[in-house]
Amino acid sequence: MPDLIVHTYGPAWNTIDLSPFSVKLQTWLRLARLPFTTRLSIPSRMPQGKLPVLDMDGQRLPDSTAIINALRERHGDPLGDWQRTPEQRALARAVQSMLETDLYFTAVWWRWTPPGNQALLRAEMAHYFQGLGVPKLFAPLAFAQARNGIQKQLQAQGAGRKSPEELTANGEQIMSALRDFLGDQPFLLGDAPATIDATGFAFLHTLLNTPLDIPLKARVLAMPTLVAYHQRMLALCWPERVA
Ligand SMILES: N[C@@H](CCC(=O)N[C@@H](CS)C(=O)NCC(=O)O)C(=O)O
Repeated sequence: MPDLIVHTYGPAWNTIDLSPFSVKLQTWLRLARLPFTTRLSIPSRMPQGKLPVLDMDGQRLPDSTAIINALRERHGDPLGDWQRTPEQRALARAVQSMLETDLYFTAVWWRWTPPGNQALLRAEMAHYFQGLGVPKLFAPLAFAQARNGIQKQLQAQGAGRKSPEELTANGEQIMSALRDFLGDQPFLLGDAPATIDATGFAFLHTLLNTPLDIPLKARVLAMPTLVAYHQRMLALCWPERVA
């Protein structure tokens, strides 16, 4: 029985998990060959009020980056991040922030704002609420509560004040930068995957594998090296998902 438990939202549509941060953590765990189990949880009951959270050695750790740092200490840098050059590490950290603290909010806006996408998300999240044991009658209320919280975050961060066109342009700039950073390498820092690949993969994966109407998806599908990179990571870490 694995001693690592990832608290999360669970798969949605064709994604490994609804949350890109959870896809990142689970992908990292697979890259590091550390067995784990997942458990559906409620973010508000967790430290920092977000998911994923990891139970490890009797501790409950929030934040995917902090969790990976703790796992890297515990398991002796399994992906060899500290063998990279200082420049590679600095660039990887910048790309991580670009995806996790900029693109993330653009993606969240598209999931939670246009009425059609919101309806698809509501239907999909019904499985999560059901898995948590929320009575069917209360699922719409739980969804509305989550949506209000997200809309407040989008206003505070600023994405919620932008037009759809501005958000798509921002997302396209970021994905083009990711494509250029990848270049013709198999992984973001060269021939072997590093921790930054868990983030790169997660944000592509959660954009490309939903039926949501997001203009950025078509722009990314027109970037063949990024599409091939997503497939390469999928085949490496999640072979059971490759047809
Ligand atoms: N920095 C955190 C971000 C996690 C995060 O933003 N999780 C979102 C889902 S993608 C969440 O649980 N949000 C719930 C909320 O804000 O109420 C990490 O890397 O784990």
